[in-house]
Amino acid sequence: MIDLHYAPTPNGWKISIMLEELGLPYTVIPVNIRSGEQFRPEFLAISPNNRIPAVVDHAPSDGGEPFSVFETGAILIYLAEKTGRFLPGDARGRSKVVQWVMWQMSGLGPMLGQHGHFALYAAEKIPYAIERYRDEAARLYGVLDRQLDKTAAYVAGDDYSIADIACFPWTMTHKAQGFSLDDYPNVKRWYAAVRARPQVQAGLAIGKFVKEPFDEEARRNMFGQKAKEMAGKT
Ligand SMILES: N[C@@H](CCC(=O)N[C@@H](CS)C(=O)NCC(=O)O)C(=O)O
Repeated sequence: MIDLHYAPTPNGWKISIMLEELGLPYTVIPVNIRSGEQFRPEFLAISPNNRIPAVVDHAPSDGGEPFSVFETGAILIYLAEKTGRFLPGDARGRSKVVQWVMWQMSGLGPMLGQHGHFALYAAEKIPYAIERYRDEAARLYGVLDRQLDKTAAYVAGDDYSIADIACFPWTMTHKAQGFSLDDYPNVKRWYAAVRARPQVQAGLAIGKFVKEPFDEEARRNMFGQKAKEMAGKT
């Protein structure tokens, strides 16, 4: 059995989708990141970066003690290796998938995250920051579009993989962030194909419960994280 410490966000969905794709039994443990539950000591013990999601595998392949994993790229690779699915076994195929997972983890996710922050959430609208991250997000959509033109199927090649599972939830923010997939026809085709998967639908349906209003407390908990105060919180 796997514990999924989770909130329904793009990073959370990566792992709920992966677990649904794998058909592994799992228990959802909600972490309300708006009320600050990511700073609870028991959560920090498995996710020291105070970010969701994280998993605890109570039946690791080595038969040993329960094993915890944080960072979605690492969780996707861990689950793929545990089950032998969505990550090819040959060196080239595996590297292609890992390259695109790393691209998502270092580019698509953080840049769309920053664009969303400055364009939608920040109380002060700073034109330079909005433009900077909008341009970078648009560049990354362009990179993804050209890659999907090349593969004509999925992000890392002919087969659906953890690269698709990593990228898809972030592209779900396109409308809210002011991007039209009509400008990225290959992304549009891929997006529709991934979205139509029943396992993806099931993963997205997990935990709609945790959505709460984005109030002043949430703003403080999520956007006011100064190293010194955070050390005090734990
Ligand atoms: N690089 C991390 C990012 C995770 C992340 O940013 N999670 C957000 C929700 S999407 C979070 O937990 N935010 C809580 C906070 O900002 O304190 C991963 O891929 O796991």
